Amino acid sequence: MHAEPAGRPQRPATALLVVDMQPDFMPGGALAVAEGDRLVAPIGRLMTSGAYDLCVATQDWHPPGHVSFASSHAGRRPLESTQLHGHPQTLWPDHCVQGTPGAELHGDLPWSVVAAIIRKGADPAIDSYSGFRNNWSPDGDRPPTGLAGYLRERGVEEVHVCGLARDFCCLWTAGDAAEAGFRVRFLWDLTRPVDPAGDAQVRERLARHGVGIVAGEGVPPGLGTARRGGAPWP
Ligand code: VGL
Ligand code: ZN
Repeated sequence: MHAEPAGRPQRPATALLVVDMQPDFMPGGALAVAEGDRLVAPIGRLMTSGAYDLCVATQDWHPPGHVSFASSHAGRRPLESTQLHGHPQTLWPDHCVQGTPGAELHGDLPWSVVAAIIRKGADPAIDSYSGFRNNWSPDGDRPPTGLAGYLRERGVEEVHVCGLARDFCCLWTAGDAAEAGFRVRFLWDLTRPVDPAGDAQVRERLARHGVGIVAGEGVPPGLGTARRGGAPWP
């Protein structure tokens, strides 16, 4: 055995993943998610609560003409489904185009506390819902972003997912986090869906991945001073 170098976490760390909190996903945005703006204040409070060892964000970041845009497919409309590299792909309105105001990180969140920002969906030919892996590539794989390795190297064993949208990027991020071996909690009331009719299916898919669903907008139970003080793990 060797001693842990100074500065390394002395216990398993928990990270907050803030998914795609960008103007294009807010009411009035290019791919508006109803009540997305209602998440800004409570997610901001969570980010600055000190309850998490690490805070990481994702940012949807597409080049103009991205393959996920309906406008890139002749005769197709937003929210229609197509096949892409052998898998179903929803076609979206143009959104989160690199360098546009709608693609910025939301101006009212405390981004200074975020240790890393994973930009995703930048490959013109592959969509990316998850912060951990792209959707399917033309080669049939789902190329990793490096986030799993980053979190592991930071001593993270548990991740909590919040942001937009519940039924796409949050769901896929949580599922991939679980597949990568993290303990995962889905902060249900700090997400909002593109399609509320899909909520039951989202819950089922999360359960199938072993992802716990946490209700409420505050600091989840078990985080913060009590555990920092040396409560038993888990
Ligand atoms: C998202 C659709 C397309 C999301 C991103 O953040 O959930 N949804 N791009
Ligand atoms: Zn997107």
